[in-house]
Amino acid sequence: MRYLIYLLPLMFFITACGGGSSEQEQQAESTATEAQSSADQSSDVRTIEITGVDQMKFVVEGEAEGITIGDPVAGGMPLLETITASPGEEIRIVLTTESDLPASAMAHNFVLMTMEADVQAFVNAASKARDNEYIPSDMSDQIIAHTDLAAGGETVEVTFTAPEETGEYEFICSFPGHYAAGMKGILKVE
Ligand SMILES: [Cu+2]
Repeated sequence: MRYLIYLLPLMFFITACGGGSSEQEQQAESTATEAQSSADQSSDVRTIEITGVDQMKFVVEGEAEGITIGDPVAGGMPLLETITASPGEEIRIVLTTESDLPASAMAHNFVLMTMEADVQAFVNAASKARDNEYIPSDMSDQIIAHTDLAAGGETVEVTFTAPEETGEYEFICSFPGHYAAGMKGILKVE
């Protein structure tokens, strides 16, 4: 029985050690979680939410930093006129189409053109590229980034890096007729 007296403190010691190490593990875990969430935050790129409406315009909720807006178009939502970006800035465009029309009649995309692009020629070719979501496959050199088509109720997005070269880059919707109707804006890199 006597050896138990020596064993008890030893068992206590082991248990205490065990508790201590699991606490350390917990600390390590929470540090890892913090590292994870800060990694998520740093990958949080600037996001611009745009709505495509039946009036064939890009509209936004309202005034916001880094964009300029025009007159109200639909439901009080103003036209998106320009997006201002720094060279090399990462930007995510989230485009939602608001429409009750079928996809064949009304859908939108966001296509950012290069500075040298011949936008009118691109739009003409796009109108014949229905099978490729109105993106002419032989003119990809004129595009910096583009979303898929979004029909009514759908949301599409694209993340891109703003060009290093400062200047004005046109963004458009390449669904037939929409560019001519004014579904366009300017990405101003400065
Ligand atoms: Cu459109």
